[in-house]
Amino acid sequence: MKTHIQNKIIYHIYPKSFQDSNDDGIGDLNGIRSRLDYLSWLGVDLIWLGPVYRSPGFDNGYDISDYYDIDPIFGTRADMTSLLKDAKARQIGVMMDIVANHTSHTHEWFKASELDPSGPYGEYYIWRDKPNAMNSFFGGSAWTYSPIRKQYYFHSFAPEQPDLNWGQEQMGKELADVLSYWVKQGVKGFRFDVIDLIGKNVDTLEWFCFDKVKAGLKTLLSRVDSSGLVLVGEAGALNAGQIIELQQASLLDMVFNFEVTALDEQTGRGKWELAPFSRRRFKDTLISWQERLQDGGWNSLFWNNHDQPRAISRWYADSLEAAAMLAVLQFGLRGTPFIYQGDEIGMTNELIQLEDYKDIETLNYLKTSDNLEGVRMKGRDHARIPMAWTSGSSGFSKSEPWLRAVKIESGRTVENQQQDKSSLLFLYRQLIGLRKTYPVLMKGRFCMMETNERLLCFRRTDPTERAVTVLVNLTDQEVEHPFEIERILCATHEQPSSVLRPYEAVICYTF
Ligand code: GLO
Repeated sequence: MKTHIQNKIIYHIYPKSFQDSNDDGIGDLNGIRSRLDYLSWLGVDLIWLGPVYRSPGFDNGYDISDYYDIDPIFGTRADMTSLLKDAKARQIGVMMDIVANHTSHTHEWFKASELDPSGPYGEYYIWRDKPNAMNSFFGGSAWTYSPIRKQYYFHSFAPEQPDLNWGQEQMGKELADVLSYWVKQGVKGFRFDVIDLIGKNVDTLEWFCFDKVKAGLKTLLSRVDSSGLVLVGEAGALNAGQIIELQQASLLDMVFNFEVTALDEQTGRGKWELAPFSRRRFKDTLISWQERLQDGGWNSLFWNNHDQPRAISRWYADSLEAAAMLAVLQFGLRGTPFIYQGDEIGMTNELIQLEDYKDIETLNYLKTSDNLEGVRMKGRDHARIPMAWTSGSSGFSKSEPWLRAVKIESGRTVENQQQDKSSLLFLYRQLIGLRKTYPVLMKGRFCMMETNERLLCFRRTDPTERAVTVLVNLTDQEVEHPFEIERILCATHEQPSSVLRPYEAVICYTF
């Protein structure tokens, strides 16, 4: 396991929505460059950059047509070089998103595969004469007929995202070259999109085979020295034992699974059918992952991302106090914290007019459903509303943004919170600093303490350091705890006592 990467704080940027520099309403690389000082002020070590490769944009860049090029909406290769250089000058690394499960249907490989089944690219994708019962994650059959090849091709997502055939060796090597190219450009890590899906077997209708995922990762990393890279896999299908195995083999350093973020869904009914948020299940799931990866493993810690709209809206009715509580909890746990752009100012699932939704998954869903409440909570556009630098959208772009929210809450902007030392933004900054000052918070063991329906309380311990205690009131009611607070390292409220106020959270030394 690569212990030297465990102290990193990662900031996740959705490129289309972070900062526009050329006033076309779409965020871009030069926009990100112009905000590096902000990220450096905040204290982040690494940026996870959503896909910026050339793409027709059916799934906002998760449909890549050229892994070596930058899409013109984001800038040029020279802009990417400048971003890497400017970030490096601030000791910030950049992780790129690698989509290895599928490409765009406009990728040269796919066009060649479609035209010439017996040519060099003929088997780069998954072709069959007849479709089977497998369905795509974006709705409908996972098979689409190609009148050119007169066969069906498989797509886990939209028809514009044909799946690569991981049984074809040369294809894997070509993707390994992609990683090697970007490492040479100065990229410091990768986030592998839906990497568990490369282990599927469409003929047996199985979505996941661990050995195939492991072999695929080995291939992907075969042309880079991965010892200094940060490798994060999006892989909900992996169990704790498998995660640890991949971590020990340095094939992945962290894994995103979605057990926590799926807690507000009705089990087995897909992501849109909402279930009430249960604090007990939330706590149990968090604790269980802390314990399952405690020996030899490592967690990724996140509440939101570009696919997961804001947790404070879904679980806590937009409460800014709850946002502060979740921040302290996130930084108190064992693992690497990921901040998704806007978390640090408490952005919410802003209201979007029905006709303004853009996400392919949401639009497909709305064709067959009128579950607007589900869309309002889980629709991915809600996570993709442009960053609220200032009130109104002018801080993001001088033009109409590509995705429009009805209005952004005025207090929850960077401009506003940078002027207020008691803001959520300053709390995040303090928490980042704390992780660096007290290594026990980063690597210490997780030891569960007192817990009841409202309270989550644990210690982080390390033989070489003094243990710290994390006390979190998960509710909007007061709750008592049995500890005597000796020294406060960080707190959401002034002067914490033995009764925690609603959503109060404290990191401290205790008796
Ligand atoms: C999550 C991805 C998502 C893409 C999908 C297809 O699953 O992060 O945004 O739509 O993976 O690439």
